[in-house]
Amino acid sequence: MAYDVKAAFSVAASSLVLAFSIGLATTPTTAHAVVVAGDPNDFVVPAGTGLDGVVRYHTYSGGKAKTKCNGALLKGGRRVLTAAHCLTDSKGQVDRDQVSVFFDLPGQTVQTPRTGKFTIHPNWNGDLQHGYDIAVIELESEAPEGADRYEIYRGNDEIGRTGEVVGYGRSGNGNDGAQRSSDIKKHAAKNRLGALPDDFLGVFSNFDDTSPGTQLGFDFDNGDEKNDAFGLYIDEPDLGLGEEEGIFAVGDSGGPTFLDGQVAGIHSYLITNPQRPGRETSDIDEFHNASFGEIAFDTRVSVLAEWIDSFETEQPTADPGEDTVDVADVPAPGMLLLLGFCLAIFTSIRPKNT
Ligand SMILES: [Ca+2]
Ligand SMILES: [Ca+2]
Ligand SMILES: [Ca+2]
Repeated sequence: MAYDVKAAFSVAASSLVLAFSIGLATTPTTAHAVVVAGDPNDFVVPAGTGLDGVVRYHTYSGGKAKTKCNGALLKGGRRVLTAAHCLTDSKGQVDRDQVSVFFDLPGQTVQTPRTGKFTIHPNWNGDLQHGYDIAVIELESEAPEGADRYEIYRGNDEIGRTGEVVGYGRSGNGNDGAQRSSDIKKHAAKNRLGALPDDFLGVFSNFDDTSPGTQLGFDFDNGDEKNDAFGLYIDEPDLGLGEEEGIFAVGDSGGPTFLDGQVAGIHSYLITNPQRPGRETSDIDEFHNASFGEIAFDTRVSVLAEWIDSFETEQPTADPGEDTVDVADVPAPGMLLLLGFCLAIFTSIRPKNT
């Protein structure tokens, strides 16, 4: 039966609530990562298995710890690709002055000295759907030898392909959504890249100013048609990858999605249309919690390759020589309590006429 989704979900003028750098003053440090269709424990990534270049980092402002985010170490071993919103306010203005990167390697964690050298994409304006949510951090010295380095994905055939979604953020099962935890674990799961932001023009509000082709969308499927977000909203049905399916969550911002072992996406934001009486939605529940039926968008790396390459061909601006410091320099627990998660989420996107 044909169903005119776009007519039913035409442009709405309702405003979004964005939560940047969610402060969790009473919650200990962040947790697992990537919400999955199966048992989260089956998706923990051990050190030494090729994903040691997926890093976590802390941001600081005026010496105070602010948020935690993720990134991917680029081929040169000196720079980390991440999301711009980890380092700016909601208007796109830089409001962090330092970051410190952690490499979890077999048997040890290496924390780099704090650096203030990071660059936000010039087109980033704080509007997630507009796109360009990408930044490059320059380390003070080369990353530890054992950390994996990654090429960026340069093809334009991402849609329809299966990516590997990685991060240190909250984990859980898609029936319940992301759960808080005090463990720091890296998780990885899969999802099929299924949409561009252009596909949501006229479907959800606030895509009006999107930059076509600059993001990669994927939905969190449980195999049930009624929770197939892309099937419902943009008439692109696909029931997902069974137990291998996953989506990123709070705390995964800046982490990578890989295609062929290359960085194809950088985790940017989630959207959903939580259950309300009388509302047609794919979301399995009434919360914006990275559950089944929600949608994720990565910044699309391939279309920004030239900008990323411009850093890799530059000589580092720092004096190499300062070596990395060990895990003893991790901020004390009291300080970690102030660290928030870093993921921009919409609490509600309300299609018109529902
Ligand atoms: Ca999917
Ligand atoms: Ca789907
Ligand atoms: Ca939900």
